[in-house]
Amino acid sequence: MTKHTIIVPDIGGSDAAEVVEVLVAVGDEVAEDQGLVVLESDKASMEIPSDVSGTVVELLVAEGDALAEGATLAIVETTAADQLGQDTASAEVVPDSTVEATGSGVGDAPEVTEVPLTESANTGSAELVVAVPDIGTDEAVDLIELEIELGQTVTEGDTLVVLESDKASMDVPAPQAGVIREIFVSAGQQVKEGDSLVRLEVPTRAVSKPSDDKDAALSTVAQEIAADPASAQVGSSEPTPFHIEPKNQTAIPVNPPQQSSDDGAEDGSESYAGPAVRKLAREFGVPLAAVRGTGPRGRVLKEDLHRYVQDVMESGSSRGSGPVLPEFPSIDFSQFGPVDVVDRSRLDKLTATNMQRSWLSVPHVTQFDDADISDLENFRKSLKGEADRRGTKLTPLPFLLKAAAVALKSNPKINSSLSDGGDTLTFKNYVHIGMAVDTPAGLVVPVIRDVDQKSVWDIAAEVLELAEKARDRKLRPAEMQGAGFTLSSLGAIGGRGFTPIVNTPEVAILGIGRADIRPVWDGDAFAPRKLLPLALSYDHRVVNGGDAGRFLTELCGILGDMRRAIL
Ligand code: CAO
Repeated sequence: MTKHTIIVPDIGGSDAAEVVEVLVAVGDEVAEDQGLVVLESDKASMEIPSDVSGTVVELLVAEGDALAEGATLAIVETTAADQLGQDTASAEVVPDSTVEATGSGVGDAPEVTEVPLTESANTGSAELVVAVPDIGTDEAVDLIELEIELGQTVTEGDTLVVLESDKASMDVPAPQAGVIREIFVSAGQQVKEGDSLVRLEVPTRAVSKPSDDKDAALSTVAQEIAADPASAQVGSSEPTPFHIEPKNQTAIPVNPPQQSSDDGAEDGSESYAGPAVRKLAREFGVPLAAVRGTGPRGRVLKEDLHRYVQDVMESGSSRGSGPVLPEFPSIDFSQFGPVDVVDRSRLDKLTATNMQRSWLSVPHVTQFDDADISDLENFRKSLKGEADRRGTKLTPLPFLLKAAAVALKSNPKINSSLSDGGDTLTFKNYVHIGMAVDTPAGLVVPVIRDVDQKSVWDIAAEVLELAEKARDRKLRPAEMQGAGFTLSSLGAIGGRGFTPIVNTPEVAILGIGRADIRPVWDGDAFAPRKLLPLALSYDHRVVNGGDAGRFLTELCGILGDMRRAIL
C-alpha cells in the first residue's frame, strides 16, 4: 500500500482559493480524476481531482479554508492493484509508516502536530510534516507571519509561523531541529487545526519509531483532553475565543426584497451555492434565493452575497423596519497635514468588532464604588519580603481576584450567561475569571480558573505567568477560554475610572482604576484613606441594579477587610 499526497495544482494566478465544497470523506473510495474538493478563487471555481484511485485516508482541509498552490489536500492510499497503470509522477509518494502524534510541547508553546512521518534508511534522516496544532476551534485563523524559508536550518522551539485569532497571536514552534524542505503555506492565508505547515527533515535518531509512539501519542492526547476538557469541547454552546465570525453579531438590518412565490426556494435550499457561502448567508440573514448567482451555472459566489448586502444597505431603510446606521464619511486627513496610514492587526480589528457588537447589543449600565484598601495595602506591603522570597510579586490584583471570586459565589447572577436566545440563564458552578492584559499585539484576556479555590499566592503567581505569556504571544487557546467574569485593571497605568465594555457572553466586568489617598470623613474628622475606584459594567438584560449593588458592596467589604474572604 502506498500513500499519495494530493496537493493544490496551479490555480490560475490567484494567491489563494477557498474550499467551498468537500466532495469526499475519510474512508471513501475514489477513482482517478474523481473530484475531491471544489475551490473557488477570485477568478473561478474549480474541482480538484484525485491523481490516483484508492481510499481517502486523510482529509487535510475543510470548507472555508483558503489554500494556495502546493497546499496539501488529502492523502489517498492505493493498493498495488490500484497502482497498475497509474501515473504516480504527479502525486507525492509517502511511504506507509504514518503516525499522527502530538509533538513534544516546547516550553509553553502550543503542542505541535506532526503528520505523516517518514524515515529514510539511506540518508540517516527522516521527514515529518508539521501541522497546525490544537488551536481550540474548528474555525480558520490567520497565518500572519512566516518566519522560515526553504532550506533553513531550525532548532527545536524556533518559531515556524505566527497565527492570529480574534483573541491572541500564537507562535507555532519547530517540534524538533531540522531543515525546512517544503513550505505549504504563505503569510496572509487562513489555516485550521491539522493543516500542513512545513515538511521538516530531521536526523533519524531524533525520530521515534511510529509503531512505538502511536500508543504514547494517543495517550498524550487522551491526557490532554482529560486535563483540559474545555479545549475538547468544540461545538459547545459557548463561543470560543477563537470563534472569529461573531455568532451573535449585530444584525445588519437587511430587508431583502420580497420573494416571488414561484421559485419555491425561500430558504435558498434550491439555490446553487457552496457551504461557505450558505454559512455566510445565514450569518447575514440573507435568503439565498434572493441573490443572483454570477458563478458557473448560476452558482452564488461570496461576491454576489456582498453585492446583495451592499445593495440593500445602499437602498436605505425604506424597504422595512429597523434603523440603518448612517455610515461615517471617509475623510482624506492628508488635506489637513502630513499623515501615516498603517494597517491594523487582525487582533485589533476583531477586538474592535467584538467591542462594537457588545456595545450595540448589550444594554450597559455601569455602577461605581470606592473600596477602602488602606488596611489591605498595609498587609500587602508587609508581605513584600515573603513575596521576594517566593520569587513572585504581590500587586493589588491577586487580592482583587480573590475578593471577586468570593463575591461571585454569593452573587451567582454576576457569573451567569444568557442561553437559548435569552430564554434561559446558565449559572456557572465554577469561578473562572478573565484578566485583561495590555500587549503590543493588542488586548488579550487570559483566564485564571477556579479562582475561588486558590490562595492569593497561587493567584499572584498565575497573574505573573499569564501576563508574561500574553506579552510573549505564548498563550494557548485553552488559557483564554471559559471565563465567567472579567477584571480589567488600569490602576498601574492610570486614570481614576472608566466604563468597561462587557465581554459577552459574560454579563459583567469590573474596571479597576488607580488607588489614591483621599480624605474620608470618619464621623469626627477627615482621615487619609487609600481608596480604590471600582466600576462594574453589566448587562441590564440579566443583572439589575440591586444585583450589582449587592455584589459591589460585598466586594468592597472584602477588600476593606480581607479576613472576610475566609468567612
Ligand atoms: N492603583 C494603584 N497602583 C496600582 C494599582 C491600582 N489599582 N494596580 C497596580 N498598581 C501598582 C502595582 O502595585 C505595581 O506597583 P508596585 O510594584 O509598587 O507594587 C505597579 O502598579 C505595576 O503593576 P503591574 O501592572 O505590574 O501589575 P498588576 O498586577 O497591577 O497588573 C496586568 C497586571 C497584566 C493586569 C497589567 O500589567 C495590565 O496589562 N493592565 C492593563 C489591562 C488593560 O489594558 N485593561 C483595559 C482593557 S479595555 O481597553
